[in-house]
Amino acid sequence: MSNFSEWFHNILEEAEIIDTRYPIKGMHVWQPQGFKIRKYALKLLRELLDDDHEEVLFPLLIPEDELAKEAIHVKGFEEEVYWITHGGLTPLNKKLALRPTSETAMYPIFKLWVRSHSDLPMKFYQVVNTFRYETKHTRPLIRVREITTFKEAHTIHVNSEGAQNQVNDAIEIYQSFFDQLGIPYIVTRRPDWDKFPGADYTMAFDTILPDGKTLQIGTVHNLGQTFAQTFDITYETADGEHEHVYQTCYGLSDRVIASIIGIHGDSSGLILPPSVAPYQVVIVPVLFKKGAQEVIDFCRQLANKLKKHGMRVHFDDRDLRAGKKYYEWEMRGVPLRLEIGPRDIANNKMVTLRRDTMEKEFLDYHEETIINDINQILTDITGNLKNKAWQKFNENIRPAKSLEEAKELIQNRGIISFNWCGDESCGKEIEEFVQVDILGLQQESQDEKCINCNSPSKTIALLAKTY
Ligand code: P5A
Ligand code: ZN
Repeated sequence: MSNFSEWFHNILEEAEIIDTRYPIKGMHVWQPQGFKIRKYALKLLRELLDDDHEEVLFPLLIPEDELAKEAIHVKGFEEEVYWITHGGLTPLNKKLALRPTSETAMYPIFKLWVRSHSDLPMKFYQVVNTFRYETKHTRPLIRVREITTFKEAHTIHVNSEGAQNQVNDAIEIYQSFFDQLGIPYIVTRRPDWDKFPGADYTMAFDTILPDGKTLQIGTVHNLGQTFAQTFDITYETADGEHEHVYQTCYGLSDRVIASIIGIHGDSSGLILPPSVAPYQVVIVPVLFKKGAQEVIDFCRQLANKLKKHGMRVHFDDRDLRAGKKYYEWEMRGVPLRLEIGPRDIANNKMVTLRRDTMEKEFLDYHEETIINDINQILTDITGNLKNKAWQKFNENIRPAKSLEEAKELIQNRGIISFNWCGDESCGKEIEEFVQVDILGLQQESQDEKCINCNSPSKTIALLAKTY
């Protein structure tokens, strides 16, 4: 995979994930294969959230005056908002924004919903499309102008501690989500100049794509009371006083799908984790003139049996050369292929091919254990994909002791950690020298000196070339 960008565009097309020929820049079409991966990824996410969040659905359009209410927030988004100015031929007397995110759509309504301390906490989420007029180079799934899979959660709490705990809970939810997908990540606090417009602070998840560039794949924001004050969201305390609430919000996007594809794939195409694969198992019959019907019947029965146990199985009985079928299912990333011929049936065996290792093995067929055996292989694939991805990720995070070393090490690849004083102007000097951005702050450091100004270091910070 020498040119990741080219590989990525080709595989989206060849595996029929996304059609990029829609005639608006940054807006694309989900094709059936891509839509299924998206659907199964959302299923995992909903399973995690539905535990203690409620799913809702707010309108796409936001009145201009609501969007403008929170000054810092609107400033952050002013260059990215699409506006609706007309209804048919009639100019609107109030412009309507296509949501770039939904704080200003939801919070005026939250003001009506929140009454008493006993209502809180409240935790909502929605999965919607959002629109951002991005000026940086757009790329399918990675930087789009219509984010079609925007999962945004918004929570409301009685005190600062509640919001703080929710930030930690949200980080745990996202960790568990990315773990199920085998996507490695690092969680850092964004420098203040890079936080979400209107947030007290922003925690971000970043992963590394095969070209060595870092991709932000999720964010968790502690909003404190900023929006509560702007939209006057209050609750009644036990003593009958009215207090402003504390809020958090956190979001994921199509970038999750981009990461699944980019991180696990190889030169033969997609490699999908079983949890999101449209087909987890494909059965390919190996046919000869003699005994063909017996093989077909056996394969069909096996497919039905696996389906009955909840597996997504496809029996490929097309009249095509087996080699052609192998090529296609490998390209589409099906985790496990079973090849079954007349001799295998006679010997109570089948050939298995794992997409992640491309290793062929014989599996003994026993009526009673076959479900467990295949489930075990799928579990092994999930584990192996995750381990391989984390290993590569960890190799790409390296410490630097000097700015020169940082500059040398980064060479546009991976993440560099270093000691930093935390001062903004010093941070800008570092970015200027190394020519990449400070990604985030990882943890407190002690008895160390800032890599740039030599004053006491407060944190370990990360530098990375980002998307
Ligand atoms: C959190 C949810 C928000 O909008 N409001 C509600 C908060 N945060 S965010 O950081 O601005 O966006 C959340 C995540 O969306 C992804 N993202 C994008 N993905 C694809 N194309 C884009 N143009 C784009 N912009 C943001 C990022 O992963 C981000 O973390
Ligand atoms: Zn410094």
